[in-house]
Amino acid sequence: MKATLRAPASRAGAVRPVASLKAAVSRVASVAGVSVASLAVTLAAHADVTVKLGADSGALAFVPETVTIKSGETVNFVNNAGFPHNVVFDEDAVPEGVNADAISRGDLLNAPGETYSVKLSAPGEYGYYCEPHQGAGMVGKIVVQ
Ligand SMILES: [Cu+2]
Repeated sequence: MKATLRAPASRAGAVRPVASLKAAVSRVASVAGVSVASLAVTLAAHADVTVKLGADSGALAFVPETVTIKSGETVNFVNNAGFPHNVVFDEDAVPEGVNADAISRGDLLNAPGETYSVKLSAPGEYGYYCEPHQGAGMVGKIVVQ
């Protein structure tokens, strides 16, 4: 008798902590859900690649010269040094079916920090160059996986 009376009593006592623990867990879960979502957004944004137009040393180069991205990601070309520059994709060095003109930026980037962004989807290798500095070896390559 004592035991049967005790059991419900201790169960009743245990219900409250369990209930509040459940509430706490679901609160934590929803908070965690939010941070996981924003982390995913942050990671997606960081998956994009930046290529400097002109090395920090002033050398006429794309830095890095070769980058690899996944299909659908974006390459951001940022004016860094030795400008003006531009970004011209070689029609003979892009995947079949890709319109090199459509992804090129023929107009010169003149201002510091000026950016040209291009999103690439067709897998393969994309060769490009800077028109004013092609002769100086300012060429680059993007590999889309
Ligand atoms: Cu250039």
